[in-house]
Amino acid sequence: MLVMQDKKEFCERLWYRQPAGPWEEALPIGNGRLGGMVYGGAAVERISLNEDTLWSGYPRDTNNYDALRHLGKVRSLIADGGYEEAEQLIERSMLGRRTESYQPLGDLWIYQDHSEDAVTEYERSLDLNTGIASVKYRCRGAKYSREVFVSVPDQVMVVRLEGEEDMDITVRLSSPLRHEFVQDPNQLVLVGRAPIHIADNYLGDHPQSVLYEEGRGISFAINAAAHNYGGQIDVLGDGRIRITRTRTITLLLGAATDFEHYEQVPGMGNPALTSRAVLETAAQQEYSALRTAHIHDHQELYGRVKLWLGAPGESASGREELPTDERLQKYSEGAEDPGLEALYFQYGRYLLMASSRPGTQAAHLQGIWNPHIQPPWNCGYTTNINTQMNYWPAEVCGLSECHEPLTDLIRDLSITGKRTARIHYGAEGWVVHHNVDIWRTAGPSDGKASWAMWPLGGVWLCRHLWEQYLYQPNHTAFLRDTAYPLMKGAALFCMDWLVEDTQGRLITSPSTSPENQFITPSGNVCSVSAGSTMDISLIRELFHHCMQAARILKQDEEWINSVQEACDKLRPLEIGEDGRLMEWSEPFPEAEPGHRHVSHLYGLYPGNEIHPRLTPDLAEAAHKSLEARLEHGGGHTGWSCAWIINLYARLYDGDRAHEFIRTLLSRSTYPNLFDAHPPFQIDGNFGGTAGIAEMLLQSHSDSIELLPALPRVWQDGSVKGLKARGGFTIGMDWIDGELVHATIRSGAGGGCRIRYLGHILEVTGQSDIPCGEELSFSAESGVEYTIQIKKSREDEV
Ligand code: FUC
Repeated sequence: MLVMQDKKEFCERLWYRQPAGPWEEALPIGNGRLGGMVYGGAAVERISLNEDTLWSGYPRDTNNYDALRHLGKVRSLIADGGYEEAEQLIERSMLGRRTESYQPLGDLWIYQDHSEDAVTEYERSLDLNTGIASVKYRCRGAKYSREVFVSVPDQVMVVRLEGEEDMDITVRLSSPLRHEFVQDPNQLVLVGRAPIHIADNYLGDHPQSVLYEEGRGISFAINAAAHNYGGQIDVLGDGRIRITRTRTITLLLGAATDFEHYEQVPGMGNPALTSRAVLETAAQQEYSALRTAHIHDHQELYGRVKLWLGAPGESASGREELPTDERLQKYSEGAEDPGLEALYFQYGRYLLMASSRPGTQAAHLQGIWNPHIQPPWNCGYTTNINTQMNYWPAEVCGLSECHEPLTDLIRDLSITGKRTARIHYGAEGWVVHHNVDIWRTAGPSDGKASWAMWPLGGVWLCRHLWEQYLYQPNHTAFLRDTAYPLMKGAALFCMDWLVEDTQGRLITSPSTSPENQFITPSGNVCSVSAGSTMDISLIRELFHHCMQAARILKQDEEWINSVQEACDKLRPLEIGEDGRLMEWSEPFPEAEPGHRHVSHLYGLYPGNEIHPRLTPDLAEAAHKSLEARLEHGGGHTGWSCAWIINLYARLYDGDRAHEFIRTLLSRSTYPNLFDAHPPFQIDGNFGGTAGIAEMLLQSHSDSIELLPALPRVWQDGSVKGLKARGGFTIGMDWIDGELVHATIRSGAGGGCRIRYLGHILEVTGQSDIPCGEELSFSAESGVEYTIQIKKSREDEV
């Protein structure tokens, strides 16, 4: 039996022989709220800072009170085939306003009298297992080291410097936003205010792209103080502290904003006081205590999952001798490196922990890390794939707690989205369109109908509520008090939004297939029609989840009957004459056959309405659609490539899934392993991590499937701690591409069905459980069962 390799071979470290050049080489740290990008220069250390509530804007109503006037006309145009005219009318009259932008906080600079030329034995690293970024080097023979982390328990960034010789250090704060320094004898205090509006940068130039207004906008503060130092300190009034002749020093940095709530006009709080109080509490502890508390908190979550994919003979530790950037380069040139793939997997888990913790804002397009005042796509929440992809790994990878900020976001959106549903569509329930910001904007943005006219964002988000319950089925209170009421609200909107087509089927109108366009019968490129496959798949899924939840909770019998009736009338999935799954309700040719979105394949992943074993015809059609997209260049952005990994995993095609892991890492990954859309967009990291998990374990159908899409290159491997729906924790070891044994621990008790395709399984020491191709037994909560492979089906014949 393969035993887990020693810790080093898990390769849970990114490391480099030189400091970061561009931002995309710096190493991310964070506690969900406060983020840092550590550059690691010996003479000049720069840590770019972010705070997750620092956004442009203020609460305002972006709904379009005129939209409803045009809904009837748009629907009748669509019914008559007037797609182009409907699209124009939507763009002219039914859209709202664009969302605001996530803002950079500033930078912490540490200057040391160490000329880069005199630096030897330099190394900087990020240890995923401790959540600590480190820098080590010698300068004129003497050793120096630096550690940086952001603590959840203490809510501060901690920087520790140590040297064999005395150090003279200058610490400085700066911010790209308007700011000033507040005089304070003991610490640096920078206070500022965010702009009230940022023009986004995807619709061309704006002569006034950054707009400040006196007395309006979110205020922020950064406080920094030195602690545990030996020499002398001077706090200079211009945002600098000078510490001379010390061999150790701990710097503490805190930050806060006066953002309280999406509806509350900022300006009530005093962020400098908040931040100072946090800093002073942390300063009562020694460095070692802060560090221990941080590591303890970090490992509690991070340590739940272990993955080893390296093949014997070419151990992962061999590869670890290479710095991560060189390793990535070699990989891009074709080298096999399963250890790097495992590192990428764990990095995705690390990034989710660092950007989304209970009580913080949900992870947006860049998690929490952003240096731009005018960031790409506003650094917002794009709900037509990107926000959801961020949370794909949350449950399966043992990080349920990190899912909580998304639930908070959904809860807020159910309130703002209720107004939007009524104002825009005269509908019950709540609705969310494709772009959301900290102000919980639920209405459509302005711009193109192909992206803006998509009122299904809330419905997709609801999948994440149901999933949380599936993975933790003993959380009935969560289902009753949180998930179900929110899901029901989204379903109420759908019930009102659906219309009948001429065949009596229920469809959506207007409808788009996110961001994709088709060629109309008159030869024009257009995005608006009725009943796109994704719309209907999402609604069908939500209806099913509502019906299941209501039955579990024994609620709403009558309403559920009406949902069932509507569900039965929904347009079914359809296969076109070309054998592909249809994307729209008409067999329109695609305007861009290699489009990055594969929305019509939602039912295959992340949905579960299409399954190669249970619905083989649909799976075959989905497969054809996927191949056709790829033949035309699909999967060309980081996130799109990550989605494809998951889709092939669901098609049981491990080798093809692995091909796209290779593409994701070789083509769409920066030296710090951040995903490149390009530019940096974090969804690909999370989608990639989820994809690797999906290749090893699936639990979306009638059973838990072990190693459903193992690629040939992962001949030997071991994983511990993956989660399956039903509340199970799974461990597996495999050799020569064959599972040798698995463990299953039940967290909630109840029925357990497992299969390992083509093999007969048995539960060790449980003779009352008959062995079989699909092992089915009632699991006891807290008990770990060991599964052995009795024989493969071929052996039996
Ligand atoms: C969607 C995608 C883009 C990008 C943006 C943030 O609009 O189509 O590729 O990821 O979100």
